[in-house]
Amino acid sequence: MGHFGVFVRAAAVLLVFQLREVLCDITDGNTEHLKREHSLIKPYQGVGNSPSSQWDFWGSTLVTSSYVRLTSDEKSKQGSIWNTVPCHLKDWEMHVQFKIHGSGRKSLHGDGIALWYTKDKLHPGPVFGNQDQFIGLAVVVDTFRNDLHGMDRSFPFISAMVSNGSVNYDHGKDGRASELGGCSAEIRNKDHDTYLAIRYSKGRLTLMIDVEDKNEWRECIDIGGVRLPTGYFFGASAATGDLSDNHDIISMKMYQLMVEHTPEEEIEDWTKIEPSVSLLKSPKDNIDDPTGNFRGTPLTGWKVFLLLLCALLGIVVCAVVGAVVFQKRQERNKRFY
Ligand SMILES: [Ca+2]
Repeated sequence: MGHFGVFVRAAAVLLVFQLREVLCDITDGNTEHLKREHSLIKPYQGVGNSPSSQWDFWGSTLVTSSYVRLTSDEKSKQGSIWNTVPCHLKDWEMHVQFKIHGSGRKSLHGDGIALWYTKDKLHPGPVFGNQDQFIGLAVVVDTFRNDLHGMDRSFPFISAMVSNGSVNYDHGKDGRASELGGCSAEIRNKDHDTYLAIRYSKGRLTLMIDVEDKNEWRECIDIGGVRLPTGYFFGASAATGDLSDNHDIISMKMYQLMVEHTPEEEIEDWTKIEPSVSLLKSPKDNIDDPTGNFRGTPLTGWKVFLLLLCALLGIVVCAVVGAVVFQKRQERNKRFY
């Protein structure tokens, strides 16, 4: 083999090694980046009972070995569970496995679950068992239609809200005035578990749901221009009124996303950021961010990279084969002349 052949072979070996590294990154994504200090996982050992516990609960919340019941299917209950460790990750993804079920038929059930990433924790109030005028992010799984004028959407309805403490959640209007977006989803009384994922990365808030037992994420909300600080607390709360449901959290799994930031972003004190949303950003800023690792749909950016790498590898393999064939022909030619 000539110099060219050796070079091509070396390049191919190098590429195979790089490819293997990329593949490892994808398969390890979900388990290696799980942050146990922010995750609530069966059988919830020590939750609320021991001084070393990383979760605290309040109200009607009942912790069993297989679920955390925020409210039972009874009137006028409120309960919550909170991570006591502030989250200092800049880019994260929270996967929530939950179950809302009860004996109420048609629309005779309520009120729903709210998931929180807020400055304060364990602060009971009228918004699904948590305080109004909260500071941070709320994701609401609203199972009861309060606003009879808003018939253009079906319930349960999932929505998100970001507040710096100056905005009220209007329960009578199902929070419509303050929501950033949302989607309808049939999540009640399913035979299988239902999932919701909240991703916050590079100023982008994405909500995905998996409620059809197909192990596939469906996008619910995806907006840019969202500013959330580090150092807040994750929590979940639920409430019942005249109508009720069992509101169960099976697990909350927190994943760190590996994302590079600009030097300016690295210098900034992220604990000082005030929660806000700039809806005036250009559509260009709302293009898909190639990060994150939602269950079942691994890193789209990496996929593209992999595809390119495979294409490159294909070209190199062709070149090697070509070179070998060329050399063989040369040798044969030598024999003939
Ligand atoms: Ca409602």
